[in-house]
Formats: sequence, C-alpha cells, structure tokens
Amino acid sequence: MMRRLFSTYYWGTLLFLLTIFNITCYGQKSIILDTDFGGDADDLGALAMLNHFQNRNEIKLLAVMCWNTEKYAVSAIDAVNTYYGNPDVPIGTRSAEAQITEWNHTRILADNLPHDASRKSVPETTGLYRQILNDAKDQSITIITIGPLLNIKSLLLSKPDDISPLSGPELIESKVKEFVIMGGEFPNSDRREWNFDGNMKGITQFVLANLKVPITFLGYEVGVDIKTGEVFNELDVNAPLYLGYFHFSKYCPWLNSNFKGRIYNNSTYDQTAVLYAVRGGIGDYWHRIENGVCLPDPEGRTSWEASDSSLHSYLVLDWSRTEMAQEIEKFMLGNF
Ligand SMILES: [Ca+2]
Ligand SMILES: [Ca+2]
Repeated sequence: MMRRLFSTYYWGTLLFLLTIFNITCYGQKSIILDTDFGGDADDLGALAMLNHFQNRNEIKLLAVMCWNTEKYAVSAIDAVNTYYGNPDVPIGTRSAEAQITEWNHTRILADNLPHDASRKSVPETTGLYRQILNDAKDQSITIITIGPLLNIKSLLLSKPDDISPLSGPELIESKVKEFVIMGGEFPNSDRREWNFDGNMKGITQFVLANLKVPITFLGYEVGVDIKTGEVFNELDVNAPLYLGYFHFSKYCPWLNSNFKGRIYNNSTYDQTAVLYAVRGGIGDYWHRIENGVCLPDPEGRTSWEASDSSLHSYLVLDWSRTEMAQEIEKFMLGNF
C-alpha cells in the first residue's frame, strides 16, 4: 500500500515538474509588442490579452515598444500592465517631441490607474530592442507589430555598438523567429492602411525589404468586421478595458456621433495578431496563404505578388465574425 502511495506521489510530482519544464522550455513564447497605443482602442484589447497570456505562463512578455509619442502613452501602457500584475515589463518609446491628442485614451488610464513609468523614465526603443535581442536565445523571439513600423526601421538601421557586435538586421536574423504584422489589406488594396502608412512615406516598403525572417500578416480585412467592446460595459468602471473603451467610444472621431453613455463595439484588428502569435490557430480560426510577397506602395496600399521564395504569408479568417468576436472577448477578459 505504502509503495503504491509513494509511486502515485512520485509519478504525480514527476508529471507536474515535466509540465512546468515543458511550459518553461518549449511552450512559453517570448514576445515583444510594438504598438501605437492610444489611438484606436484595439491596442488596449491586445495588451490586455498579452497580460492574461503572461499570467497563465503561455508567454513571456519581454517588452512593450511604444510608437505613439503622446505624452501619456508610456504611462498608460505601464498602468495597464500594472493592473494585471505585471508592473515590471520593460517599455521603450521612440524619440520625438511629445504631443497630446485629447481624444486618445492614454491620459484617462494614466490618471486613474497606478503606475511608475513615464515617457521620460523609459529608454528609446532601439537600444532596448538591441539589448533584449542580444540577451535572447537564437530564433527565440516573436515580434508583434500593431502600429506603424518606425521602431522596426530604426532597429534595422542600427549599427554594432556596446550592446552587440551585430548590426540591426543581423541581430534580427539571429534572434527573431517570426514577425507578426497587423497591417495592410490582403491580397491587394487601393486603400491606404494606417499601420502600413503612418504618415511616414515609404516606411513599410523599407522595413519589408530589409526583414529577412518569416513574416505573418494579419490584414485590415481580418479584423474590420470582428466587433468587440460592448461586453466591457459590465466591467468595474476602474478596469482599464472599461476606462479606455468608454473614453474611446465617447471621443473617437469615427464613433462618437451618437454617444449615449455606453461603450460601443469597435473593430478588432490588433487582437487578431496577438491571438495568432500566441495560439497559432492555423486550420482552426484561419488558414495561411503562402507563395507570394507583400509589396506595398509608399503610401501603404497593399500588393501581393506571386513568389516561390518569399518569407511572407497572410492569414484568411475561417471562423465567422461573430464567433471570432466572442472568442477574442474571452481572451481580452481573461475568461479562458
Ligand atoms: Ca512599472
Ligand atoms: Ca494599433
């Protein structure tokens, strides 16, 4: 009897340790998020998802890189991470003059939620990228971009320095496993998509021409009709998803014409990139289109051309928009 108890205990412990080992060494993805946090509310939803995945040991959120130069953007990101129990996730910001955009929802988050980082207290993104990539194992990092690509361009232009003898492109090639880019409209579009444009002529052309690692694109067309947010009306009024989405519903130029004191549904672009980066879901949520290369024009219109040797692919949604909305809300709320 004792022997059987011991044996059960032994195997139970071993199984537990193997599970932890498996999550730690194989299952846990190392992720950097690059975001234009503060404009559209979907970046906030995406950041909430990453915090829940981190809290369940599915990922290690190595850093959040902020493209937005708004005065409160960094504070808001730190406030969200702090709310979810991850106050020490490193944050980087791009160097440019700080500005204030009144309808953005960064200040409401910074004013109402505890945090200790600000735009002035965090490093510029390029050095932080170089440090994290230098410290990482080969091909171990997934970079998710959910905003325009200036931070990536700056990394690509970076030269060997005290941090690493490798150039930006060499560091990326050795340490990054995959880029997951929310942007463009696939396969082809005459519309200027914001993340591919960013009022920074030619930036996406430059970045895509110089990234030599696999890139998976989640285009505008995947998330535009996945509508989420109304469910946050049930949350505590001091929850970041309530604060941010409420402010956004009230002031966002393309939603507020009929504001009646409630959160409205909003398109769900950035969350699709996070979901793919963490959970995959190929053959379930969506399927992958390969054998082509993304060649955007200088203003962010998308063109997909046949190619046998490309590292590019994009995803096509297979679930219905309604099912996908419920699925993504589950991940934003941490109900999984
Ligand atoms: Ca902090
Ligand atoms: Ca975004």
